[in-house]
Amino acid sequence: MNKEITRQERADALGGMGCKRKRVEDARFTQGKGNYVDDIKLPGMLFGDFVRSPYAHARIKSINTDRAMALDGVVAVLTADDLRPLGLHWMPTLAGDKQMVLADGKVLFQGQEVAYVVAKDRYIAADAVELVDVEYEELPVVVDPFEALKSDTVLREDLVAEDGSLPDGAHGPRKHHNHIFTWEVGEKDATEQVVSDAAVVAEETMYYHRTHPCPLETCGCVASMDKVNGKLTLYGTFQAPHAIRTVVSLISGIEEHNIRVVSPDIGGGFGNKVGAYPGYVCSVVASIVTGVPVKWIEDRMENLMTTAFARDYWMKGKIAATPEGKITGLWCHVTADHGGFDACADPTKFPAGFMNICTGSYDIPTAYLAVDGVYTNKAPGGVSYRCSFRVTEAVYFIERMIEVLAIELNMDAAELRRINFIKKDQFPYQSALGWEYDSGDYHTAWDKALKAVDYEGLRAEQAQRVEDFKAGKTRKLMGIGLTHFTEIVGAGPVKNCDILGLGMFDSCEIRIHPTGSAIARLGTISQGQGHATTFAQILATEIGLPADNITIEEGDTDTAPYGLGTYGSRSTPVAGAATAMAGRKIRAKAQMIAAYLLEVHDDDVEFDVDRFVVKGAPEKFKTMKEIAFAAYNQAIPGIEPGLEAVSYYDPPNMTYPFGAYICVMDIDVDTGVTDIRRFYALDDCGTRINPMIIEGQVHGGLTEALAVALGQEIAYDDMGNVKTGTLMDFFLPTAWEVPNYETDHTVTPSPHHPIGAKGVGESPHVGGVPCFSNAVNDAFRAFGLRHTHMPHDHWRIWKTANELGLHG
Ligand code: MCN
Ligand code: CUM
Repeated sequence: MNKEITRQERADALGGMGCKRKRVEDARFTQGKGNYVDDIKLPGMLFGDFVRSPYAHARIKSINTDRAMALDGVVAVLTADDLRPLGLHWMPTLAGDKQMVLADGKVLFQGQEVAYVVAKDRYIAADAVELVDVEYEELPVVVDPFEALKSDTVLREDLVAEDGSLPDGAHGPRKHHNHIFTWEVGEKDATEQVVSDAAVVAEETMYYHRTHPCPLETCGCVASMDKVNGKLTLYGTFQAPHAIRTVVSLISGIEEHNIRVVSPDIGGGFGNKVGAYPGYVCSVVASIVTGVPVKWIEDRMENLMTTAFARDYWMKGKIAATPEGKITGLWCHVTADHGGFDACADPTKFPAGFMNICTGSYDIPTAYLAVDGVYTNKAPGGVSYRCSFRVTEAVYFIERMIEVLAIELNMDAAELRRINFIKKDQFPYQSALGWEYDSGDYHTAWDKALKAVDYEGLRAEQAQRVEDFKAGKTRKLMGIGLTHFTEIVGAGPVKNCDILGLGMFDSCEIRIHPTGSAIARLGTISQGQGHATTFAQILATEIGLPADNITIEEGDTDTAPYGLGTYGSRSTPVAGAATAMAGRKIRAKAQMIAAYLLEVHDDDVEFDVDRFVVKGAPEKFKTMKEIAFAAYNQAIPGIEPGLEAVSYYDPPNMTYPFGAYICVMDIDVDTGVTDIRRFYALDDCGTRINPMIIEGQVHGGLTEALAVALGQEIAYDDMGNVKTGTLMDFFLPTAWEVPNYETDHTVTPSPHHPIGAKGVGESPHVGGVPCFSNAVNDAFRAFGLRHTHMPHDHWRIWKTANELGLHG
């Protein structure tokens, strides 16, 4: 008996959008068959390693490479003097600043690259590093950004004119020799007026400490110059391979078509691998000089101490409200510590990223934000670590300010949020600081979250706990951390967003093979997000071929269409849209082919899951597989052979995912030890492509949020020494510290995205950090705490309890 296959069964067979398709890339990762940069071994390959500065601020008196060169196996030692004739001793940063490739006269942070040793193997290179004699003269160190703006010590001598005047920076006039930029958004006077007239104002200063994404795989590359053909191949841990190709071409003068950049498998990126590092430049130069491939791979300390850090924002806020709790205005000033060079990977027009989403999920009529960027003797970077271009800082700021306002108003913080949320019918919503939120339904998400955890019950339990604590019956307090975040991801609109002048569109190119399978190439690059799995699902639904028959390829600039890469959770909003659009072009051509084969007019066939059927006669159809074959073997009048399409997608707006998170935490007042009893995370990322991948992204992002909120930091001492440069001191959570997360969702599609999807990769981090932090702060609210800085490690929590007099 031939059981008829139902429409649903046909859809299920595709493995398209919405299904929990297993990650196709895991077959190789779980068997140790991944191909990472350090797996690349080319004939005759040499190895590079850096001499790095032990000082945070010092003049270089001399560099003597004789002893290193004398070591057997050492091929070259490069210093700034060798790069100067090529104009490569400095390089442009993504923030419009420039950065030393190798120390040019001085060093500005501990670990800065001073010389580059090239040797026959990795160990000889490391030995030779020890033999390079560098004479330093220590200079006064500035690690505090507020001090930096007062200090006579000039960090960037290259940015002070001969006559002592200060030339403008990339973002306008500078106020002091250690000042980088001032960025202002919103209405200053109107906001200050609202604040001074308000019935209630809450004021707070909060430090979002410096931290680091610490991907398991450090940064690295292999540069291979083929002198015969004039072709340079650069393999590396690049989150934006095409942008790297363009940058390498611009700074090296090698024609772009002669450069091939390849990102192989990447073991976590988290924004750490967006920018360009001196290691890339030195490896390329070394390969050109020696004529053989040169590999450079960082070790853990180098990665933690010198590559793109995250945050380091001092945020001062004032929030104004009516006595009933309706917010009337928000004022914010940020002092942003950028380290020795401004190497933030922000879109050009946004020197503080999307910090101006700091009005959050709330309908705040008047707002003002100013950010001052400052140089200090710390490593450069700033935009990394699931940050969505500083949205992490913005959401932390507003979600802490709301809590402080709730204290000021003596109000419940959940209720305060509820009465200020942007309402569903206000979307698309124009924010006071310039964004147009595409869609949202905050009240529904919030109510669902509160109900899921029995919020009322928790507050009652908490009140009882406070009573018990005061009566000496317990030494544990209970904190309820709340967060409702609004993200902004998917940069995005080319008219607003570019990096180094490259508009932030993205792309997909599809080729359907005669037998009904396909390859699609994208301008993005997965670092663990599972693109090979999820992009095939988008296509399966759009073109009616099984996801299992669609190969997704990314990361090779010789084959992939130009794209701006993967960061800022932009792959789904931008490349995902390009994928759907390219799929639709395939479908449009398939429709013509189907109509020809079925001998009807184009308009008389319609798409149905995996086929085109004649309208009104579903028994007359051609499957996509049949159509694919016909595209290659039939001469169809007026239609070119083949079935291919490409789409370059410039999104009309960004997407605004959101979420409601609740953390329930017990804190031992005597030890400062925290125990996360419950963590509930509701995410709304619009149309969900793969619920299992989303859940994995949420778990990962929350775990990184836990790390940052509860202990992880890059700390410096007064001399600019990095105190947390190894995994002995830098907190990486393990299964032991990680709670059991409860995930949930609502679905509010993006109205402008072809499949309604918004990004999700960074959301759990953006929302998670304030949620954990609010739980810690909330535990002490009944004892008079307004705000305490992160990271909330056991020692700091103990100190907080002590300062509040809770130790008897
Ligand atoms: N997804 C989905 N449905 C949606 C949205 C996303 O199924 N509505 C899926 C996507 O198809 C994709 C994944 O979720 O497989 C993440 O998609 P998206 O939110 O678009 O983010 P990107 O792919 O652009 O990834 C970047 C983001 C960033 S910026 C950081 S930082 C981060 C993050 O991803 N780095 C990661 N998650 C990471 N996860 C891993 N394992 N490794 C990293 O380095
Ligand atoms: Cu800001 S970290 Mo992600 O954008 O690669």
